[in-house]
Amino acid sequence: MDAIILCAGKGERLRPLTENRPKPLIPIAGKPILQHIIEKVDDFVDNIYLIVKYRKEKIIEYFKDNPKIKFLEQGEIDGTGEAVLTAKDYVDDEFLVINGDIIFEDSLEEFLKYKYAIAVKEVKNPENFGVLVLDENNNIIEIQEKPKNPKSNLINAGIYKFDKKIFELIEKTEISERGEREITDAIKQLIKEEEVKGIKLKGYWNDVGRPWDVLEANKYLLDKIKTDIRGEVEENVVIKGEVIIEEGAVVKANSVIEGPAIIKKGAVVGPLAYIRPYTVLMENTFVGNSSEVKASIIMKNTKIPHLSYVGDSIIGENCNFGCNTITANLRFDNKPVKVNIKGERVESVRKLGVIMGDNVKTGIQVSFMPGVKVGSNCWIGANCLIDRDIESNMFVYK
Ligand code: TTP
Repeated sequence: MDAIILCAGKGERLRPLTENRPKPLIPIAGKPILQHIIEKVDDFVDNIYLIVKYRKEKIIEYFKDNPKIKFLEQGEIDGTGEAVLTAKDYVDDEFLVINGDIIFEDSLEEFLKYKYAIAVKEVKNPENFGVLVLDENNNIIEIQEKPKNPKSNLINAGIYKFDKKIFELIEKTEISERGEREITDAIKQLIKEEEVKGIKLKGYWNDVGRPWDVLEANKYLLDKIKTDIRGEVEENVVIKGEVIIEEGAVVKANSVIEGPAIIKKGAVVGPLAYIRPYTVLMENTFVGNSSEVKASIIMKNTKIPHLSYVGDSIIGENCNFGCNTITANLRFDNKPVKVNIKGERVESVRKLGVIMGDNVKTGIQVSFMPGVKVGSNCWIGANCLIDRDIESNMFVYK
């Protein structure tokens, strides 16, 4: 039994986090989304084929030492069907296919009982997804794509069990107007010819597509961690809840850490820093004197040295925050924070701070309004109030 994991997408809805890395490498609870998926199948599959394209070198670099993992590059044509087809000449007769951007709780062993199976998840808003209709034996009888009037509240959860027949069916599908070959077109044919089981996922499932999905999945995974303190903890540090402090991390005097939280190798916290629940400080980060970080992911090498507040935010790698850099994360009217996603203004969640790419520098006294995005390599000058998205490579001074 093999597994194919689809990792070739561009992850456009997650810009600027996906400017320099493919979506499966975004760290959630201290490791890439893709690492969480691999851990779900590692025990019972022989080979794991990662279908790569966009920023492929980063995936290869990260996983190159795992002997089970093989990298296959998707060709010119886009789409999930085309991604699966990439593995045609390599994979075992029977195999799992998993989207490389989902965080889920259920174990996948039940899938192995069936020749053809698709994970389905019950949701409140099926009209935004591919809807699957099941009969009384849980066989899939119909697929509706983003239907106005969904016939069920079960959606395609991006986990499949197939055999090689799926390749023939994908090859017969048309390339869509968007220039993509979609796996759903082949599945529509498969359900006409074969019994395809719909397996209802019981546990947590998150299709990580937008920035606040990253923070939500981070919360779910952090709720499962257990305290493990291997780094150096100086005097008068208060630690509450479940906290992981890796070897090589230092928490300096008089800091407060409220878990669940993860502080990775090489990170330095304090003195007098305040780390609040659902925070992850990746490798070699620094949160210094009187800085507070809450429910945020701070990627590696980023420094927040003094008197700053970062809440409900995702900050890329190698950023440096000037003294008193502040993120706002809540509207006065308590309404969901609006975010620009691929040109559309979209309601997100009640609390959302800033979404920042890599290599951003802020001067002293910079403030960010809720839900703004800052592209990579920007310099934000002293005293700026950022109330709009900033493209990459900008020098903003007012
Ligand atoms: P999507 O989430 O639909 O696409 P994406 O990852 O490019 O994100 P966005 O819409 O924000 O641009 O993709 C579903 C899964 O399929 C995801 O794991 C990526 C993968 N995929 C490929 O491997 N190759 C492809 O050509 C496409 C479109 C997706």
